[in-house]
Amino acid sequence: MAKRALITGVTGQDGSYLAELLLDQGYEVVGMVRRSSTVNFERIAHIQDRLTLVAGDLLDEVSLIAVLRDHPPSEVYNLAAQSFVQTSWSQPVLTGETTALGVTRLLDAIRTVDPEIRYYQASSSEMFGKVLEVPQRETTPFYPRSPYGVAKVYGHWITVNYRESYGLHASSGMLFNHESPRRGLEFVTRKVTHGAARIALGLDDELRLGNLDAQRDWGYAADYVRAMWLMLQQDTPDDYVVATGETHSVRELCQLAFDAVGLDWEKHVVVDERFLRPAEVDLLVGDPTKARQTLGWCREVDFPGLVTTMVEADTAMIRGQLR
Ligand code: NAP
Ligand code: G4F
Repeated sequence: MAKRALITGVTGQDGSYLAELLLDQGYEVVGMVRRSSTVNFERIAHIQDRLTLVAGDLLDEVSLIAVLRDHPPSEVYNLAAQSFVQTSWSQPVLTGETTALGVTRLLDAIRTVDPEIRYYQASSSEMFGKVLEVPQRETTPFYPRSPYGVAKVYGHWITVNYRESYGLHASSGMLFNHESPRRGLEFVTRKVTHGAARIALGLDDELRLGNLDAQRDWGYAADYVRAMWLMLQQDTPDDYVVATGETHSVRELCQLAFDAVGLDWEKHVVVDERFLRPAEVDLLVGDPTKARQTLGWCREVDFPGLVTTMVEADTAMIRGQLR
């Protein structure tokens, strides 16, 4: 019998890569999607006929219980969230309802329907925020700097609490930034690779950004979803940092992306204070030793390779739209 996995957030960047991985492993994949007046299945269009898509919302526990009862999974990957940090200041309550309390709703639905289900929680390096240790590891204390980071800290601890209170096989992946050609256009990597491609094709002349000094530990999303799956294959649930161990600034990101199209980034990038944040996370760099030693996980794509791939994908996509 094929194992069945439920993915919340299947229409997102990570959901699409995880669905591909699980299908390749022979799983039956159930993807939870929320009701919308327009269909937004672009990231899963190529695998849609191999997925079972079901309606549900992290804001509505009744829908979560129904999904678990109607399509009983052995593994649940909770990737759904309001995931854009900047928006968490303008919509802090929605962010808390989805990204924090949504985790409790799903864990409690699992406890009610079948406590044997294995659970993955998409925690985040944003929990380290104003970092208290460099590099950040599983034992580094949290100091979140945004309503999103605060909500993720709640999601992390309620996962640990349900594991300790009810014996659930619930694991939390503290994933550092991971990117791909499927990344949303609002996140800085994709904004830069898409912007560089548009400028190179003569469609724009400038790219407006916020803090160029921010440093992130950027990896490739398809590498990171492997770590999620590996966590749920362990006998014992646990928490893991997933990162490359390298950090780069937004400035370096710009240089690499514009180099890839043969342009000087300093002639096109303009700092615009609209993109500065009320409180910033200045530096993130993770220590993936535990994930490497326990899960046997390592990344396959490096930062220059990632940026070049994203610029090439954006260039090809925009050329296709122009035809
Ligand atoms: P993403 O592309 O923004 O996808 C978020 C997904 O959540 C979308 O499928 C979205 O559905 C869904 N969603 C939002 N609100 C929902 C609700 N109320 N009920 C059900 N679904 C809802 O995010 P991602 O980059 O793939 O990240 C996946 C997860 O990992 C998120 O929890 C994120 O916070 C976390 N994370 C990401 C990173 C990273 O660098 N990418 C790092 C650490 C942690 P719609 O398509 O309908 O909007
Ligand atoms: O790409 P970002 O918006 O990602 P951020 O805030 O690090 O969050 C992402 O990674 C987290 C993991 O650490 C996830 F949990 C979260 O869901 C999300 O996927 O911004 C990265 C950095 C920030 O310091 C930001 O201030 O880039 C800086 N930045 C500079 N100019 C910009 C811009 N960010 C965006 N989005 N847009 C700009 O114009």
